[in-house]
Amino acid sequence: MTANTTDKTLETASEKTPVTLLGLGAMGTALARAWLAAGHPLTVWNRTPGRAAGVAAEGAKVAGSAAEAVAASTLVVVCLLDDSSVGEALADTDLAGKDLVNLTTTDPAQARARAEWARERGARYLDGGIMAVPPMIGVPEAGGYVFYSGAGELFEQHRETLAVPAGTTYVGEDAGHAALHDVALLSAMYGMFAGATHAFALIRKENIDPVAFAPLLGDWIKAMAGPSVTQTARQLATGEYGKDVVSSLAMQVAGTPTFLATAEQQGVSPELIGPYFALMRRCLTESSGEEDLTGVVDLLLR
Ligand code: FVH
Repeated sequence: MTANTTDKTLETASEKTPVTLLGLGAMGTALARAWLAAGHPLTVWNRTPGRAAGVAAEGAKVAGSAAEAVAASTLVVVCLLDDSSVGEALADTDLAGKDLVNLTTTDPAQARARAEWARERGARYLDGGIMAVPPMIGVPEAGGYVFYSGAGELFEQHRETLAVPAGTTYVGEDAGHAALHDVALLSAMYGMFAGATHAFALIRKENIDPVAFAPLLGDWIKAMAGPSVTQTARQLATGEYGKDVVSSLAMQVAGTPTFLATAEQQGVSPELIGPYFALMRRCLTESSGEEDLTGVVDLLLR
């Protein structure tokens, strides 16, 4: 390395925003590696100190306590197990003047309460919901991103630094909205898993290769999911549930006995799809049947 290159490297490193990161679990370690690789001065703390050895070898400064770590940088990121671990870890720290970014998975009420808690301690607060698994962190082509909500000016000021580990999507000033987007998307994912589970169960006892079946199932889910969520969203936004209907609710409810009979024939429990069919039937009793499935959304609201 020439003297010139060394100077340049030092210069670039000193321009990068220093980051403090509390939590070096699977996700915290991936975040730490991404910021180190991008040249950010990084101070870390983990409850079990031994877990810091790997990132220390890559250039992170290891703080002896959470308070020392928080004191090291204005931008403080926490990625811990749950909301109570955040409260415990930050209990004896001075948050006055800090920009606290909480990437711990919580529910919306916890996120809002944590935002108020941070405000009372003199910190600006941004909540995050990570839509990625650790191997996707620091790999832009993997498509991972983080929902952020809370202090908009904090997000704008640190946008570049926050974009290092994964993409960023800011969803507004309400600190609970990142968690709500996160949970909404993950809930849809579990619904999709439930449908795929039922489909695999239907073919399980037959001479049908699940590996050959998988791309048929995956392609079908993809083909249906995009247009269907777009249509539902348009109808919810306009209130016109009968507009542009392709497959009427009446027709779909008429088909449900076929699905239930097939499950019975294949020796498969209807406990995954049965509740959804029950909601479809209830929706039909309250509508003309000319609409499609959007009315089920409203049936779920208490
Ligand atoms: N890993 C994943 O696939 C998902 C992807 C989506 C987002 N989640 C959320 O990210 C948070 C952290 O997850 P993680 O994968 O890093 O979790 P662990 O590997 O289990 O590490 C947990 C860290 O939390 C520390 N910790 C736990 N309790 C306390 C406490 N009372 N005080 C201080 N720290 C605490 C733990 O420390 P230690 O056990 O090593 O001492 C780890 O650093 C999480 O919200 C996911 O839902 C990840």
